[in-house]
Amino acid sequence: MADDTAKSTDDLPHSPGPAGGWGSMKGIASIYGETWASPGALDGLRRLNKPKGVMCVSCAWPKPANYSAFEFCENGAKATLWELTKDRCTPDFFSADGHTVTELRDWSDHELEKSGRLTHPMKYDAASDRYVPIDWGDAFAQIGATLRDLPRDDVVFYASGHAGLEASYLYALLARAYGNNNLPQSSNMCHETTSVGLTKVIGSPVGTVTFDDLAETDCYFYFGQNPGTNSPRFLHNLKDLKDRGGKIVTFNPVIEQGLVSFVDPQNPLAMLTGKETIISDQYHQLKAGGDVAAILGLCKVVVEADDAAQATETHEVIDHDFIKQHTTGFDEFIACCRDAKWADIEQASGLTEAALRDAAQVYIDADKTIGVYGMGFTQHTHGALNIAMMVNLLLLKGNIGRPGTGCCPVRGHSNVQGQRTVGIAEKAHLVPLDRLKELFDFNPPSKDGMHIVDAVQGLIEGRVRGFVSLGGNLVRAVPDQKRMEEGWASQDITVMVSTKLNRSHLYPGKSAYILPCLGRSEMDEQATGNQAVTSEDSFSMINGSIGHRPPASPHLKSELEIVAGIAKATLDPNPKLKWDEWTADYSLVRDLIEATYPDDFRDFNKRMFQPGGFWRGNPAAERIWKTDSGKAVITTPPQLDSLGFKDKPGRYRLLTMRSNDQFNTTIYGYSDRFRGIEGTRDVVLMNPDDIAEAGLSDGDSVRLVTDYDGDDIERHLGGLKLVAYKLPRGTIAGYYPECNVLVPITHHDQISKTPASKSIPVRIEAA
Ligand SMILES: Nc1nc2c(c(=O)[nH]1)N[C@H]1C(S)=C(S)[C@@H](COP(=O)(O)OP(=O)(O)OC[C@H]3O[C@@H](n4cnc5c(=O)[nH]c(N)nc54)[C@H](O)[C@@H]3O)O[C@H]1N2
Ligand SMILES: Nc1nc2c(c(=O)[nH]1)N[C@H]1C(S)=C(S)[C@@H](COP(=O)(O)OP(=O)(O)OC[C@H]3O[C@@H](n4cnc5c(=O)[nH]c(N)nc54)[C@H](O)[C@@H]3O)O[C@H]1N2
Ligand SMILES: [Mo]
Repeated sequence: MADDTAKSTDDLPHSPGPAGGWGSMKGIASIYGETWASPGALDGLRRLNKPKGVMCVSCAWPKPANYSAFEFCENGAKATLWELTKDRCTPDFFSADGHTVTELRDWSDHELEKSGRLTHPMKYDAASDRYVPIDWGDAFAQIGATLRDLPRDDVVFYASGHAGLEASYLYALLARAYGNNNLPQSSNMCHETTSVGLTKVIGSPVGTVTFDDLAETDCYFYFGQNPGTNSPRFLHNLKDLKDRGGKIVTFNPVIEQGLVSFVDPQNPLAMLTGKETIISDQYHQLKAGGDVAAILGLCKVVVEADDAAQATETHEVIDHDFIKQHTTGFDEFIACCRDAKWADIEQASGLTEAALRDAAQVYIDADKTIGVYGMGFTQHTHGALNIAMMVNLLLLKGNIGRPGTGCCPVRGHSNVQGQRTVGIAEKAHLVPLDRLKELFDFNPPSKDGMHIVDAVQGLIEGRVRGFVSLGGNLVRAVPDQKRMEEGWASQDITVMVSTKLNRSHLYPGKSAYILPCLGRSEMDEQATGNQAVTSEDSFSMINGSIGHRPPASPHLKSELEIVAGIAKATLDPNPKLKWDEWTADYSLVRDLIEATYPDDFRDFNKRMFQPGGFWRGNPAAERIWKTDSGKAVITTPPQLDSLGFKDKPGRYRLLTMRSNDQFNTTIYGYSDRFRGIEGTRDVVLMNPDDIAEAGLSDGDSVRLVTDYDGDDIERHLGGLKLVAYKLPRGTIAGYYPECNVLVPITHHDQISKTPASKSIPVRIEAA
């Protein structure tokens, strides 16, 4: 029998206090002190997430229409202050008295970015092993000449989900006019599982809920997402539900403080009295990768309850009318639920039958439920199956497409969803190529381009010869980082559009350029004045954003201007491609977006400053299922455990997670205060019984070795301190991106290829 893992919230280790509260104020103050952002930066915070203000550069959580005085969270404030730092990484940093690129490889990610905002366009000089300043015009001309000489299929145009819709639309146009669909994006490592998996079952690549649903729901089933750190403004909605008497049931191998309790830092009374709200009614610490089995257990109880209700003919638990009218696959799935053995479910999930019965009862009792998930769901070999299972659970009671119900994938980068909407997509069928042809009079390529996994394999094998990066830090973010470094540096050309120095700059291609850009909170003055940009959040709401801060350096260009500069230097002249006019007035680009996607972007320029944004719409939210069968698909799981992951003695499931002091590969500092880990990120968290069984002790120095059946490549990471932690047996945890050297590039979700960073098979050795 597995342990009973439904925890009472006063029984938690490493919970120094509720999420929010004074701790979050200290968190903001520590970044303010460390970066010494200019006093005007605080004005930037006041404008965050309000109409005609700046849309936060941190996560993609939506902005409410009824905003309050401070519409930002601890981590949004940190991201903003980090961007508005006074520190500058000028050409002096690389001058004769400064640093060589090779030397900088020994710097930490924190130290690299802490060098400050990049101020000048730079080119790598191999003779001195330094970046040296270059004139913008020369940089564009050289980049254009090199790209023109390369075979079209060998160049990749990557985007991290940050740049606004206008720059992103033009970036996708640049790649297609150049001649390929090699447009992988950070979501390939993130919510690609949602784009592919959710489309398969409900015909929509994005979540179905909006704030109205959150305000009406009775219940959240909450899987594998850490709101206290990664989407703190969501804590307000969770608290609202608790204040209304609703229920929250959480499934997560790690006890995350934001899902335990919360003090609203914007509520003076709560701050003074320290009155906290208990968030999760039940907290189920399942095994990493145990969600398919856990949800099957929940569904089994729902089916049993429905059988019992029908026998007495008093009511039904399953919404049979909805199932008949709107779904396929019900009978097969119900048979699977009935056949499933509790012993197998307990073994695969790490949860007891009793715990799952408690959770299922909440689901049965609730009229309206929302299913929430994040990376704990998507970054598995069976990520798409996780999503399909959650959709099964919701469909049983008609919990999609009804007010107060739906699926709520919590997206990452602030515009990651929107970039996909406007054409940054490696899959050609997702883009209206005919319309592009009509609008711009060229033949867009119809062959699919490279996913990030294909691009990394291409880099490792030397097939990819040129890389343009619109933001991001790909070398550090991807699996198999060590092998990637070599492949990256052997390219003909690397072009990074960046705000700060990062590890990807330290493996320059034969010619290598850093093109520094404005941040979203800065003024973007063009010929027709200060330009607005737009982004799309997790609820498919489109918002305008206007920067008000002076640029970090007079030499910076906007992302859109840089894309246009590269395009003009690279592409054959085409009178329909009006790069200069578009740069002068971004509203013309919004007109193009509307012309390309008329259903999504009707009256784009008129509606972009609507408070809370305008909704792009989602057929699945209206029970129109754009699947092959025209119905929502109930999926029968082929097996209960992780696909392609075999347990064996001495093999652990390593999950990689974010601390409270980072944004992806940007490391603000070394305080993961909600987990009680301070001063270091080089740790492995492990269950005390597992530590004893492995013959190790809390505090030991250890190394992790990848124990992967898929290949014989040696992957290891040493210098880690073992920390006894309340985790399920067999599941261990470490930080992303440090652990990326351990992730094999072929270890990914079966249908979307999202790297399985939440269940890496590893052994642990005393160092
Ligand atoms: N401050 C801050 N905000 C961010 C980011 C950041 O780095 N810092 N990153 C942004 C980005 S790009 C993204 S994608 C999001 C990421 O936000 P999250 O989706 O919260 O990502 P992770 O931190 O990777 O945490 C995933 C959670 O899943 C849990 N988990 C791991 N394995 C499993 C499992 O098998 N089953 C279940 N049920 N749970 C599991 C982990 O314990 C953890 O709580 O946040 C965005 N917002
Ligand atoms: N093991 C493991 N690996 C993971 C994950 C995991 O959970 N575990 N998570 C994955 C996920 S969810 C994601 S989204 C990826 C993230 O991968 P990326 O999106 O590639 O990485 P980031 O760390 O977000 O990129 C940081 C860099 O972006 C640049 N930047 C910041 N702001 C701007 C801006 O306004 N404009 C431009 N042009 N550049 C800017 C800065 O130079 C900064 O150094 O990593 C993935 N990798
Ligand atoms: Mo992400």
